[in-house]
Amino acid sequence: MKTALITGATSGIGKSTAIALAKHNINLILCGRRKERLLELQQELSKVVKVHTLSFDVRDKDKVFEAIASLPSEFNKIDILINNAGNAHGLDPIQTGRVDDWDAMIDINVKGLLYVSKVVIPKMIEQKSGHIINIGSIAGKEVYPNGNIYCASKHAVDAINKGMLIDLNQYGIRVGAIHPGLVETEFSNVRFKGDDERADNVYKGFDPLKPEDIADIIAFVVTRPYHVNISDLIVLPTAQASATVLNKSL
Ligand code: NDP
Ligand code: 8X3
Repeated sequence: MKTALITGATSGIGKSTAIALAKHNINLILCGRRKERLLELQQELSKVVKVHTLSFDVRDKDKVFEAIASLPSEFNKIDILINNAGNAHGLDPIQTGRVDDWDAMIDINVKGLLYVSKVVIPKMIEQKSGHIINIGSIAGKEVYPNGNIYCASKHAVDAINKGMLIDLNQYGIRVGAIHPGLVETEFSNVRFKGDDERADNVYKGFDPLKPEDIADIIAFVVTRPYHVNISDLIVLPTAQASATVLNKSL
């Protein structure tokens, strides 16, 4: 049986991915800051597969390294890494953007992803196998008004994904990114700092992606035969044609 480590498993895409991978009999290491949510999900999914939880903030390099080093031996072989933890913080023009928001997005979406990968990649190299899925965004392919630093962080994920694919090729490690468009999760609640009405409005008037849609695709990607690597995938709701073109009548 394979084991997957999922960051950001307390909510949205990460949580749905945990549920989807459990259905494929993949053991799980669930990560996130909110311990209670991790434990709840562990309780639910332990009926199906083995589940271990690790609570840490991906911004804290030492905590990331400590947490992954603490894995019990039965979870020490990580076959699949889902680099999913991340959020947007704010939606402001560059001239009035808050430095704290910029720090959060660069530290979580870019540096956090790197810290987790830094610990997991050597394990995969030693195993001579592994599969890394990086969750990017349509914001990593295009820049939209006021998206500036979030888009920059996701463009970085796109570049890191391509770099990993090249550098890890010699070790037989599969690497791929999934770039979703609008998915209805807690993403906008975080972006708008708890202004739930504003967050809800983002997904009104069209049929957004659900986190389960992305989770199904991740499950598909990681269950392909070994010679198949899906390296770059953009997934949009049908109503969305680009980061800025959204048909709200669909
Ligand atoms: P959610 O807000 O629902 O989930 C975000 C997850 O990231 C949570 O589990 C959260 O866990 C975790 N996380 C956030 N900050 C940290 C941190 N500092 N340390 C550890 N974990 C952290 O949003 P989504 O599910 O939508 O987002 C998941 C990924 O998908 C993100 O990378 C996002 O950029 C990307 N994405 C989302 C899209 C969307 O429209 N929703 C579209 C394209 C990409 P906790 O708070 O418990 O730590
Ligand atoms: C999340 C999608 O369009 O809000 O990455 O940036 S978007």
